[in-house]
Amino acid sequence: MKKLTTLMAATALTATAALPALAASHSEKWDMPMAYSASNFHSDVGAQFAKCVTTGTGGAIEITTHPSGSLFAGADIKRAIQTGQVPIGERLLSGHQNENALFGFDSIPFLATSFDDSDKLWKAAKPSIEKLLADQNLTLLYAVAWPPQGLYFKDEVNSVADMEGVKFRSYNNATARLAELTGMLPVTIEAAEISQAFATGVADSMVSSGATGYDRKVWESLNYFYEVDAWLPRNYVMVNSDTWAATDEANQNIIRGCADLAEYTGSWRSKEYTGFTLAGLRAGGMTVGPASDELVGELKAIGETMTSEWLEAAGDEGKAIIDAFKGMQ
Ligand code: PCA
Repeated sequence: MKKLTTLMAATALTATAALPALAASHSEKWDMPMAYSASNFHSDVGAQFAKCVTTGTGGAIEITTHPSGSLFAGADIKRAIQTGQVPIGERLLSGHQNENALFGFDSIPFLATSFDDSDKLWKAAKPSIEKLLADQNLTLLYAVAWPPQGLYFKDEVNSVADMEGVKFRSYNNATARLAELTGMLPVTIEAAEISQAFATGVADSMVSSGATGYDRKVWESLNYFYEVDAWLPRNYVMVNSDTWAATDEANQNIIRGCADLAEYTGSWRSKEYTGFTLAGLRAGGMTVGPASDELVGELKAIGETMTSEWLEAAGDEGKAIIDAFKGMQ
């Protein structure tokens, strides 16, 4: 009798072990649009996340990444996921600041300027952001910060007065506002398009990370990078909530595990990439270094203005995020 029970248990185990193979025969294919170039570390981390899910679910869910805005342009990715045109994708979180100021919590100049502070700020903001996304039929999977944001210019700049009338590439509301407050002329351009924009003189400056300047080889057109460490914006990966609810629990757990791994490796790579890319900009012929004291002072004053504007727009919930962040210092 005992033997029979063991045998039955073993048979049950074998049957369970055969389940992934069964699931694989009903394989789902998830296309994952991403806005940034394949060579960017966010895109590479996304590609590894996709592989992790495909392998981990035994092929039951097969994710294919589409970097460089090749499937949907950056600005259209969130809507495509919300409406179920694609199940999953990656986008710059602060790109949605025009919908709700809260999305811009990570682009407030000089609030969180290091990786450590950026992680604290994310911890403070995450519950609000997850709720905002959930209300839009989106489930947050993971988020990774870009390296600190500095200023790129074609010509040398030592003060805000030197920026007057310069054509500036913006990537969200905060960057466009920064341009306005410094007398520059903002034009919104996706990172995938900036090499072209700088080469043709559509823009002669931007605020971004060393990573993006390096990936887009901006030394072909621009000459100066000032390390002002203004903020560290985040990219995030989201999944359509209906798709998520229809995913069985075992596969949800695997996806969550892969997402945690992606967040960890992505954050590590962002840090590692910072010094490497600044050296790369130098090797490309750019002058890389801190901004003048005068410029830093003027930018900090503009940062104060932008902080109060954000607080006004983001209301009590925005204030609670900043207070929680300050409480972690
Ligand atoms: N690169 C992205 C956003 C922030 C960054 O460092 C970009 O320039 O679009």
